[in-house]
Amino acid sequence: MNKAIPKSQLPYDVAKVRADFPILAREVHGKKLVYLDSAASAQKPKQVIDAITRAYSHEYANVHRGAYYLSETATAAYEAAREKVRKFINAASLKEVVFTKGATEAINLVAATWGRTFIKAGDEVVITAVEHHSNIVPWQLLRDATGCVLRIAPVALDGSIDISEFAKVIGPKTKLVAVAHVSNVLGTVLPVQEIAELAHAVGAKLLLDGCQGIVHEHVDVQDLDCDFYVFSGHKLYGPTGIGILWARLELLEAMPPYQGGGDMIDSVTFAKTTWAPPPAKFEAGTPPIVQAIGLGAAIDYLNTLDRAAVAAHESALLRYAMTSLAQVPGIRLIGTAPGKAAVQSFVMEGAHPHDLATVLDRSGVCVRAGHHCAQPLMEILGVTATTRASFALYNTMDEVDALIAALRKAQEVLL
Ligand code: 7TS
Repeated sequence: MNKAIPKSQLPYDVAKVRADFPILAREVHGKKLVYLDSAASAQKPKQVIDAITRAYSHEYANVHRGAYYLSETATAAYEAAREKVRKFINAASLKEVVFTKGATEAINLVAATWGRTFIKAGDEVVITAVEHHSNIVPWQLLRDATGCVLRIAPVALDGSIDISEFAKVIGPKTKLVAVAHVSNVLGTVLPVQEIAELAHAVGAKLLLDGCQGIVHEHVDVQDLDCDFYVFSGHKLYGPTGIGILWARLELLEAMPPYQGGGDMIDSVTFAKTTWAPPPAKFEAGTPPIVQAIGLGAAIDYLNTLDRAAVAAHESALLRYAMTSLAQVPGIRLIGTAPGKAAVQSFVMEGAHPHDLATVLDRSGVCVRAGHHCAQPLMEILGVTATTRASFALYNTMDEVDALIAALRKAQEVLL
């Protein structure tokens, strides 16, 4: 079973948390900002913003190459961020934590290196119907390059993944299973440990796309028993331009480099180049230094909070939002799987999600509308788009009320 964050009995001081996020104090269109699009990108606490300013103001130089104080300081801060990530996901070694520019790059890295080395024509890669395009398209590129077969595990209409249906697409030819930890459209928490058992039983590797999972779930990569775990910093209250590829060391050691350049080599002659060991092998060129430091600060920030209380707060917000939305005439919830995370898609009869989001914006309410980079899932659900409200540790019940009030107002305008 998935290991959810345990329940906390402690009260959660959301007002205190909100005070850490300067942007939440601003208005849009003369209305209080109600930010319900954290699944696309989360807002940043001042602790992260300050860490970025501090890094550029006091500690900035290129890393891994200067024999002078400032470069050593920047290198230490960059590598300290790696250790923060390692600890946060309980990776066994620092060598297993590769900085990328985001989850998308991390998945492409795995497809282009591990995939092109170990996947052959006729081998099967299993994904699910709920995947983000980032966890579909790299495997299609791999299919085009190798002749492997892409198999799709189905999703039930409530958004849940039935493990017995999943088992039907796994077989002796399966070499890789690549699935979301949590769906960005439906909020479904996938049964990743059962999926790990199915994958490993046939000798396949498991990649978890943790973009949404790391935000809402406790992530221990050893406990999850996956082989690759990827996520983006910007959804975890950190900066854009930084992401993580975690992989078991023996996999990283067996994988060829992704890009060639500075920092990823052991030695270079015109005749032959040898690679640095992981993670440097996968970090060619000047890395996103300050972005990594910012991600470290985001992790430090999360570590100051009671994550069990955060999880309880987010589930309370979701329950309240689901109940309130269901009471608005003409609204249909999309994604109601048990145990889901605080992401809620819906459609309003007679209103296009884009029009709806534009009208909600006039009330200061930011929601996402569209296919959410999951067009195949939209097709299965029989919709072209949905409106999605996603909740974070800084959202309040009052903001759910503001969403509902704005929706009722939108109905008057649009219908
Ligand atoms: N995988 C999942 C599950 C995601 O939710 C996203 C981004 C990605 C991969 C890609 O992450 P990136 O940081 O590399 O772009 N999801 C969304 C979303 O739901 N709305 O905007 C981006």
